[in-house]
Amino acid sequence: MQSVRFVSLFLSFLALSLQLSAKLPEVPVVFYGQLSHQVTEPLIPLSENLIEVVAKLDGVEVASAYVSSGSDSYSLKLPMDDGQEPRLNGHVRGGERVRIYLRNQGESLEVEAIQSASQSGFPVSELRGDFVLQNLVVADDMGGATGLELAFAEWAEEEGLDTSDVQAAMVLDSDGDGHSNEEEFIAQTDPNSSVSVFAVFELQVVFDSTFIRFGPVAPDRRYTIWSNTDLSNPNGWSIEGSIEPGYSSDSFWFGLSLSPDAKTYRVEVQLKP
Ligand SMILES: [Ca+2]
Repeated sequence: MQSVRFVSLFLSFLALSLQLSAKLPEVPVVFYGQLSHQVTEPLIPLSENLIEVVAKLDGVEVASAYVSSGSDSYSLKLPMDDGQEPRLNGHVRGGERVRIYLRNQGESLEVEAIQSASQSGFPVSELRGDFVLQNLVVADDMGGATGLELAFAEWAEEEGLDTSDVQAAMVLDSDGDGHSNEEEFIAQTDPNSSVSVFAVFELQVVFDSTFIRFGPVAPDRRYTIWSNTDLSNPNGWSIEGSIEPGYSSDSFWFGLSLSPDAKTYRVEVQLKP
């Protein structure tokens, strides 16, 4: 009786181990790193499902992963073949070379990473579950965020605006004051308050100078004062001066030369170049 029980225990253990080996998938090899395009610009998508990193083996796609919105990092899992015959479709084996591409879904653009093209692909590690740091550069413009969009997105989040679609949020006038959220970002006014707008407040003549007061002012912004003696001439605007105050204030006085002519002034605010 004792020997029968031993055999049945052994068989059930064997059955269990067979089941386990059939169910356990191979551990993927992971490529990860940072993305740049136009060689030096970080590639940062502003929406999910826009920029994809794609791996191909002999021209056949074996893996793809979207880059998260607001990030220039990627991580791509390569499904690994178990080394047995027949080999699994869409899987790679250690030592094979995969070519890596970046794809912009919106613009149907697909470009191979410079390193991948120059080396005819990257070798897949023989090590199970290996993590391979591989920063990727493409020469093309992959349509990531511009510096302005990134700066806007950060500010808009702090201001509590909906940033799920950054470009739409820039065009929107959330508080209905006639200024888009992008304009409010540049002027550093409150996008949620219709009384918070950039404006020229007053002009004063003191002795032989004219002073103009405008605001608000903010760091990292340049203010350019324009004047025109003939409003019927749209090309009649000329620059009186510009200033980068470098601090925040509700208003700012700027001195102008006294002019014998009647002039109209306007003040332009832009990001500090
Ligand atoms: Ca507004």
